[in-house]
Amino acid sequence: MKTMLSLLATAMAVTLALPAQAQFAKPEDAIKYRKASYTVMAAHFGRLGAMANGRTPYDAKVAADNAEIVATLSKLPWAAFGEGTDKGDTRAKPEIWKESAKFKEASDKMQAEISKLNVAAKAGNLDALKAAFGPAAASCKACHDSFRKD
Ligand code: ASC
Repeated sequence: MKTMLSLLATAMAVTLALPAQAQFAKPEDAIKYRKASYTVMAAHFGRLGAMANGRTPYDAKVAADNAEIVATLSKLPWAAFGEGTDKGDTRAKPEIWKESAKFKEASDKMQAEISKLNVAAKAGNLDALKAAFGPAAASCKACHDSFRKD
């Protein structure tokens, strides 16, 4: 796990340093990448939700590990919304590119809430996790409501 996270951190540093267009050979690669990052994020976010909502027993270590993964992944999709990635196998709405400042604001908000969730998960108590989970989930939903076709 440590090795994987450090590899992921390296990949992230590289990813964040490159201009968006340089990262993907084809628009469909970018679409695939951002969908994959959301899919993995949702799996780990869901494990936190299960604990926050009492569907699975609370385990502080599992919560902290999952929150760390979600926090890392929350930084990844945004570079994959470059030019030409509005068409194809995607539910992304045109508003992402037409109202890019609003999209940026929503993505910043989500990252901020996930970052708070990560801090809360590391506090090691269920109440802190519960308090941070709702606003984090709301920030995911807000973006879906405005920028994703369902
Ligand atoms: C999840 C998940 C999302 C968000 C969102 C919150 O678990 O996969 O996309 O929460 O549904 O409303």
